[in-house]
Amino acid sequence: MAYDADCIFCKIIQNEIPSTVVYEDDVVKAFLDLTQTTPGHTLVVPKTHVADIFAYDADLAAQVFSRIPKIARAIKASDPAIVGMNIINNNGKVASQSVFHSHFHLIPRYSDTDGFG
Ligand code: DGP
Repeated sequence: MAYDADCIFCKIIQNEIPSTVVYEDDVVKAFLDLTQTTPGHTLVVPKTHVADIFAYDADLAAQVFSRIPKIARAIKASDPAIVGMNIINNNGKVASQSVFHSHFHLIPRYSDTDGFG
């Protein structure tokens, strides 16, 4: 498991920085995003330090990607008001990535007037 001592998400994974954990297993940790674009906005993060999608090998991709639907379903099931979800993955500064430990935003959608794009 790669660990980068300068990475804020590595510190969250190791519980060196607190987070509100939504789901965790040996491959990923899912925790609430500080910004809460909509209520329940969650980040799914591989436990091994990998900067962005370009650095995944096929095995890591299969392990991480295969977990996202289950986590998305659990978030949706937690609140009957959730009727949809945006799943966003930014790669590179030009694409608005600000934390360079790969992560997937799961942004619950409550209605077409919930305030997010
Ligand atoms: P991106 O722009 O795609 O790299 O998204 C990074 C997200 O990480 C951003 O929505 C805010 C979130 N974030 C940054 N620092 C922390 C932190 O310390 N804790 C949590 N829970 N989220 C953080």
